[in-house]
Amino acid sequence: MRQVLGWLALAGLVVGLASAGCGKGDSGGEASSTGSSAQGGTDKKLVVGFSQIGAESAWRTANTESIKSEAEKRGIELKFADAQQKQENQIKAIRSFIAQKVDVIAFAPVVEEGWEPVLKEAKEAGIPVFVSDRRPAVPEDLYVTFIGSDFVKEGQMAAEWLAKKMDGKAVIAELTGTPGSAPANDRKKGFEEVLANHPDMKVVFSQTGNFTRAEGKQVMEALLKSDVGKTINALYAHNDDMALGAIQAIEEAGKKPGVDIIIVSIDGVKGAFDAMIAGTLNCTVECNPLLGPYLFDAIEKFKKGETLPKRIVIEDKFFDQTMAAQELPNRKY
Ligand code: GYE
Repeated sequence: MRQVLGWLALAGLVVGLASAGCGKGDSGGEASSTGSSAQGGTDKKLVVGFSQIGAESAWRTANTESIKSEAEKRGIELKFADAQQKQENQIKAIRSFIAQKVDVIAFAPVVEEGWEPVLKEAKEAGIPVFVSDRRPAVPEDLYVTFIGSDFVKEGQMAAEWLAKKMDGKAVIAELTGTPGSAPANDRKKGFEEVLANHPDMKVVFSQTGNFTRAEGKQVMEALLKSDVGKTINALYAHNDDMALGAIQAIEEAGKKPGVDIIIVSIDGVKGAFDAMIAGTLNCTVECNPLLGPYLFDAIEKFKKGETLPKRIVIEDKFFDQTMAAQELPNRKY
């Protein structure tokens, strides 16, 4: 019996070392194996700590669900922390993952700045970091890869669609995302780049709605009561949730969203498709939140010793009212 156990332990150690791959500083061979298979093997389960931003939007809910379900499908142990929009909570979560000696840390940075110290701590502990969804402003050697959409391109696509729809003439209100976040910065930038070629398209109002439906509604309500608000004929919202909130406010103010005010937003969630079919939203630029498969593919490849590109871009396209009904059955989020 003793000998059998000995052989099993040795087999487990070999598997453990093989799956530890590069980048892990601590010694293998510890007895903290979390998963032993039903067949009696001692495969060490990969432990991934994921720091999520919060639950501000339908996009985020779909993103969380994708990460959780994909980890489960692959038999990966996921330690999931919801930061409720606070960077300090994310930093705490990352520090706690380091203390727990997880195999991999993944996170979606709520804002761009302020990550360098904690990512250096992870690096010193020998724990590889994977960036999901939003880009942090840190040197590239502090993470393995960044997986997510090109937000500048999304902003450009929104502006190009609007320019075409409105023949290059529009008085635009902009609802921006979380201040300091990569998608808010980049979606604004991409939109403005295209507007620079259209002198008769002007953003006359820009305010944050923090990517939430409730704030999108509030900001639009206040805007419609103001003098500037009475002049707008287009709305650019950095996500669908804010657009959907704004649509409610526009209706309550006695105007026709999608007609009196042409609306383009970003994400491509189901609610946006419903609104396009109802005629209240005009266009949505897709931003794929189903990052779970991409993230865990990258982590598993890295663990096998493969070199990954620093940037893995998810391709997005846009959908407008003419495409909405046909596309709705294909939507997964
Ligand atoms: O567009 C928005 C969410 O970071 C791409 O965050 C993500 C954005 C998404 O709250 O709905």
